[in-house]
Amino acid sequence: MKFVDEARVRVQAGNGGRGCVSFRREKFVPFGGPDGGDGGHGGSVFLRAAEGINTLADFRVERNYKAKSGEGGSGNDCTGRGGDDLYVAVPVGTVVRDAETGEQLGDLAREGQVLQVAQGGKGGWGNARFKSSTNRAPRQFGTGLPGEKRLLELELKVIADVGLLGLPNAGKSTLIRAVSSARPKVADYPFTTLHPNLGVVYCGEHRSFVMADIPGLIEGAAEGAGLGHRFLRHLQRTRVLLHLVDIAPPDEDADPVRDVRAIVAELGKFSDDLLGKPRWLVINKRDLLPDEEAEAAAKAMVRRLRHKGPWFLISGATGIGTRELAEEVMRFLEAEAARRREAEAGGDLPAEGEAAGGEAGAARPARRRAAERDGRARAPAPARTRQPKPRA
Ligand SMILES: Nc1nc2c(ncn2[C@@H]2O[C@H](COP(=O)(O)OP(=O)(O)OP(=O)(O)O)[C@@H](O)[C@H]2O)c(=O)[nH]1
Ligand SMILES: [Mg+2]
Repeated sequence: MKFVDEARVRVQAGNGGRGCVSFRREKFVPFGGPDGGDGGHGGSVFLRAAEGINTLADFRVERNYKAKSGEGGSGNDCTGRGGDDLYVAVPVGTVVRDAETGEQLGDLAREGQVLQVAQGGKGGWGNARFKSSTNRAPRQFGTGLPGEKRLLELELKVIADVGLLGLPNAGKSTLIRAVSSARPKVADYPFTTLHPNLGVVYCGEHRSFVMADIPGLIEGAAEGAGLGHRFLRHLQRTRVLLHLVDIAPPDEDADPVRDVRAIVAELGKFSDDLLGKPRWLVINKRDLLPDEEAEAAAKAMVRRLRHKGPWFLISGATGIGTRELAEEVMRFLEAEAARRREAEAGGDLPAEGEAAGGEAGAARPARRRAAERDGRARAPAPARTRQPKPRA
């Protein structure tokens, strides 16, 4: 199936049912009074993050989602049946925005997380609600409020702990094959990988992390060179980037140091956030050079780059150094998780969901979120359908 990481869908909540105008009619009960019931509430639309869906491809086919409207009220004080809520399954890692305002509505980063995207309309009042001491046979009723409508922009950002970064042919896919059971295609031509691949790297019991292999990046990607740089979004949620460099590029003029700098510049053009992530240098294809030569070349490269972080000299093809790299990454992630837990316990840091900026939507209860949206999102009622409070 084609990998799709952007989609637009239209969602529409159900309308509220119409209130009923009816009077009690019974033998020996003259002037029975109003007994029209309220309309049922319209169903709301929710998105739910579900495991097992890997792309937004389904939303290329089905673009409209509509929840059921509430039914009208009826006599004898019967309230109309409410419309059922609609739950739409999306991949874990979907960021939801309102396409018209650009406002981020939420981020479904954990399996099972639910986000309300369109609120159902309230049912209209039946005439029984309008009775008062001065109007004992009211004929007013509420027509029910319309359900909220929205055009949503969905963006999938895959969830991985570690991201692989590098020029085409640096050996990213070879590395993920070496350390996980993911099997992306490997070939000696550039741009073999066209969409992200995820692999789970096991380092022992209850110790594993997810690695993302993305397409190769080249200089000028921000301006559209190669496959562009859109897929860098899939690195945004990672905790550490592994920057792969070919120690002995086949091209005579190629300079690995310049290539590393070019890629770092592209990262910066995409987002400062990515540029600020821990980035480890992984010098690959060490099997192409004799051992001492490879080590000397790697050290020279690190020196020239003034690279401060950890660096590794590996060969994805033969597997030399890949286990050590995986173990080091695992330890880093464990330490990072422990730090986060401590900070959260101490209350210094916002909770996980809120840390990544504007992701709080999903974490907050729907009611509070709706209140914060200041009634605007909750389908402002046209004057005609506003219902007066019953007088006591
Ligand atoms: N000798 C040697 N060759 C390697 C090594 N790792 C990868 N290669 C070769 O390099 C070529 C490119 O490898 P890929 O893993 O497809 O590279 P990639 O970074 O995923 O490339 P794109 O998907 O095009 O961005 C293939 O021919 C691999 O066999 C290595 O450690 N040693
Ligand atoms: Mg690849």
